[in-house]
Amino acid sequence: MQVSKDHPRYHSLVTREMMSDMVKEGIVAPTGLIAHGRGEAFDYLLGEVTSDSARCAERVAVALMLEARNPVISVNGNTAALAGKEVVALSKLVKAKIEVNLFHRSLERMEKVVGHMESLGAKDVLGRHPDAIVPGIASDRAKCTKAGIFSADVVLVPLEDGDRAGALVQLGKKVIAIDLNPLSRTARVAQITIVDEVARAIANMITMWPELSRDEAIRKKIISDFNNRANLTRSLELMCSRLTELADEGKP
Ligand code: PTJ
Repeated sequence: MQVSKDHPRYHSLVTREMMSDMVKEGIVAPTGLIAHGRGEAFDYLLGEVTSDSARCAERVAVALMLEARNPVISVNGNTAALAGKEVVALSKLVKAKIEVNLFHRSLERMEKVVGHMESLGAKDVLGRHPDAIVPGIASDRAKCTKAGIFSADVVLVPLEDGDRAGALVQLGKKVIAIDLNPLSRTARVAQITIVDEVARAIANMITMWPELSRDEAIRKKIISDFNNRANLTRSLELMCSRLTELADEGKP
């Protein structure tokens, strides 16, 4: 479908078309479109820009990945479609492995998502041959690799479901979630929660890398100063105040 550049929701409409094409290609799961719609609604409340609290969590996330022994970025269909390029660039900067991990897992989809990441320049993508299980998860998301998620100390999990995020925390990992919904179980169970759109969040993280990669003292300080609960509250307060402002505009 041709979308006019003058349309006020141009970017959103183009992204929706791309996501729908990615469903046809088998990269995004059909229910991934529903998850995308939910994300759009929360992003609307944030004004579709990165908030100060999200930027703060993004900085801590980069610092944590740089300090990690074995950082891994977990990629599902939506993340591959929306932010595949950004994931590849960030993984190279922070020396993180990329592991594809799917909720709606099939050999065919796994092949397609891994192939998509490789076509964007990712090397040694993990996930095709799982040889470990994250305990306590009922879905196929439990399947992972020993070299990747299973032995990781820090795992970045964009657009996650709460069960696996919780199970990874139980396994002793530091979990960084990217989730536009500050109320989700994932957002509440992760140690670092970035309430921002996935492509925007990872693009920001890339710009933060030069400063943080040079300064170990800053990395350690922002990690130890960070309070995820307080930061999540700031995201909720921002959404509430935007709603109040909009409601006030309509008052006589
Ligand atoms: O590719 P698969 O098979 O692994 O399936 C992936 C989906 C996304 C379908 C699966 O993980 C799923 O159902 O996720 P949920 O439980 O719907 O959670 C997705 C969360 O991500 C929700 O809280 C959304 O608000 C949030 N979200 C959606 N789009 C974005 C987002 N967060 C950041 N950026 C987005 N673009």
